[in-house]
Amino acid sequence: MTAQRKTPRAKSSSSGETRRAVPARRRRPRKIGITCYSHFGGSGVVATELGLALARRGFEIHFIAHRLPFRLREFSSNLYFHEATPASYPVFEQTPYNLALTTKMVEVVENYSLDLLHVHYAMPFAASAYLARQLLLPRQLGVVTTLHGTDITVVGVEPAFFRVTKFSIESSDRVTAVSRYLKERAEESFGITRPIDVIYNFVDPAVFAPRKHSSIRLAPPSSKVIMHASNFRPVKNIPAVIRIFAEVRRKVAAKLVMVGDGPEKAGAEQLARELGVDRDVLFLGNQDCMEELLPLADIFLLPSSSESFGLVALEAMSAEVPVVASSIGGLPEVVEHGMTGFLHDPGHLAGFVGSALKLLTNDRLRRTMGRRGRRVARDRFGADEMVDRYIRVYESLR
Ligand code: GMT
Repeated sequence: MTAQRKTPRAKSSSSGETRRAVPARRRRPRKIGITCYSHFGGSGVVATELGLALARRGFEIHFIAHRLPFRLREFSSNLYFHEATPASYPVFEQTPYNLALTTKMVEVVENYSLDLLHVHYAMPFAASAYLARQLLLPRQLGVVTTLHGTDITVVGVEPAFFRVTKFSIESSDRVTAVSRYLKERAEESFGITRPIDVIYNFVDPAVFAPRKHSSIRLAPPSSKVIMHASNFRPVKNIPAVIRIFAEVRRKVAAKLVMVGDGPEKAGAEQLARELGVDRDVLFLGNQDCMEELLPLADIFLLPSSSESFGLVALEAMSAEVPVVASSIGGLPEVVEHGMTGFLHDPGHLAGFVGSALKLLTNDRLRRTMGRRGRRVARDRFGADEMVDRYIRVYESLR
């Protein structure tokens, strides 16, 4: 902890002898503030699922965010939501959300006697938590930062943010990263030497599971279903998804189901029209029932140019759907090439097409890989173990 500690006073024993006082230990952290992005995206999902799991284990959880995280669909009496809303004012060219968030953090820590803040995504949440802690001195407040992805690989290394991102990471009490790849990128790009723990993202196999019966019909029974889900940002390589599908569809009757929304969506719709496949592509937009959609896919496609983990690939595996993804970033730590799916260089579209065709034309291979994926999701990325590991991180701050 970098917060100031009270100096322990010497105590007198019953024999009159003065003993050196043992520094007062802080209580086990039980009250935790969690800050994350609430819109669709993996970091918000991980933060929400972690908060829900902790609440089920008896922790008091306070989400402090711009709005209710989209996966926060379960009620728990020890789970609270605090909205950090910046006031608008004509002088502001940009609303200073970080400051409103910091103020809300301070208020919630004081009103509910929180032990620590756990922020998901360094930018700008770790900086807000640092400032909140300074404002609260001499109260002790732990700060745990989880690095998720482009906070390290893209936006955090921008000259406009580099120094503050590095400082915020270095001044957190504990730092975790969602893959080995991301930990190494943080160390290399920011010259960070402090320990960073890898705690993988996790999935609940009871929620993301194969479904024998579904009322949802995405394609006629004679067509295969290829699925992609993301926030449609440039790193997701959306045009590649459409191009791969157009090639696959020449050989196999198939529908492409695109879930999500973002800046690349309009271009993707246009490209689908240009390639003459638009009638076979369903753009569903944002959906918050991925556990119902993913099991309907025959394969899941993720040709990203940058991906620190790829939570949705893990969710697909858990639902017994083989993944065809890029061989970059943290994806090889999640998807095993030739075992639970196939991995290719994001620029090698022919590789993606070949693997997709291999899976779509061989039911046995597809089922075998799907089942193996579910086993891996359950055994290596189970929620219980990862939640235990986060709790150990919290307890190390005492
Ligand atoms: O980093 C981002 O751009 C957004 C973030 C998100 O909120 O979805 O995604 C990152 O965190 C996810 C959860 O840990 C990971 O599964 C994603 O791989 C990662 N995205 C990237 O690295 C591009």
